[in-house]
Amino acid sequence: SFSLQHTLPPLLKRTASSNRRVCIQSCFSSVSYHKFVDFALDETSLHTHLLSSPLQEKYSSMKSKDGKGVLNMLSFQADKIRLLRSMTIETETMQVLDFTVFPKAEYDVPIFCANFFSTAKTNIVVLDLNPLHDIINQDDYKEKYFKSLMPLGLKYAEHFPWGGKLTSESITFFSPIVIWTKFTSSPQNYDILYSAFRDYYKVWLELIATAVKETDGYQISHNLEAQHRYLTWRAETDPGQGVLKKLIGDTLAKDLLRSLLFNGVDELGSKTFNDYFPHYHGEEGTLNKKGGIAGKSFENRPWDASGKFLGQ
Ligand code: BLA
Repeated sequence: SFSLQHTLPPLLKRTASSNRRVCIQSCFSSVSYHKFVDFALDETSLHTHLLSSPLQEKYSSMKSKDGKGVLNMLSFQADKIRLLRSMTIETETMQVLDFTVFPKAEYDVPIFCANFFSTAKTNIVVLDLNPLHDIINQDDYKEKYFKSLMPLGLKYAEHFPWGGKLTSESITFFSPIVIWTKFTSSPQNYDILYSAFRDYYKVWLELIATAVKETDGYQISHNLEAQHRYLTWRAETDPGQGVLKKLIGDTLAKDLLRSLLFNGVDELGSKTFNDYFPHYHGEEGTLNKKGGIAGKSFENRPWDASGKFLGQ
């Protein structure tokens, strides 16, 4: 395995740069998320040794059904990282970044989450260190990871207005420093978004770098179940699903969601969506209906400046 590790860095470089080359983005659109991914990979490599994931062979690049769009996927693992994966989508009308890093179950570090959906006019953005455990009721976990980060969250909360009502479960996956926002497309806004992405990612890398490996079996399985619950939530309810299905068809979209983006949902646990979210069913119909806001909440940012939850 020693010699294998030594052959990997060049491979990594080639993957990243060939992905840059297949970019077909029109020269009029104002954002490309490739530099976000490049930054994250470079920055991660300063801290740890990234190994290409076995998933990379199957998921690298894909064209949309109409041949006009391209999806680029990257996946890695590392000492403390079960899976770092990214997907960018570029079509004539939209740019998407879906970048998530899942720590191994021996660490209770938050899950890094960047989901950006952009069109010529508007942007839907979630950038967060998604807490692994309940931060609304579990103060020790909140204190451990988020207390010192509140100034960072406040800095960007000034620039990016709260994105409005969202599916009420989502808030329990978000931290007090979440950037949940919608904004109009402009070079300035993309600059600030890039700056936020870099700040949040650097902070996350510090958290994982300093995290101490858990040895208590009970705590590890607690972390594992929280990871699985998170995967189950996202694989089932991802608001990008509709877009993905349109681009590459139902079968491929489902495979991409379960095998790459939320890899582990079928392996890391046996509980089902209904086990984890027994009250969700009533909302399912309204969630899928355009414009239905039943089951959605939080018109305004539900945390105060100190990170106290203001919702019910
Ligand atoms: C909308 N995306 C949303 C919304 C949220 C998120 C909260 C608002 C609507 C809602 O609450 O359902 C994102 N929700 C998240 C994230 C978590 C969560 C990151 O719970 C994590 C725990 N978005 C993507 C990708 C695409 C995408 C990959 O991440 C496209 C391929 C598109 N998101 C997208 C679109 C909307 C949206 C089109 C608006 C349409 C809608 O509201 O259904």
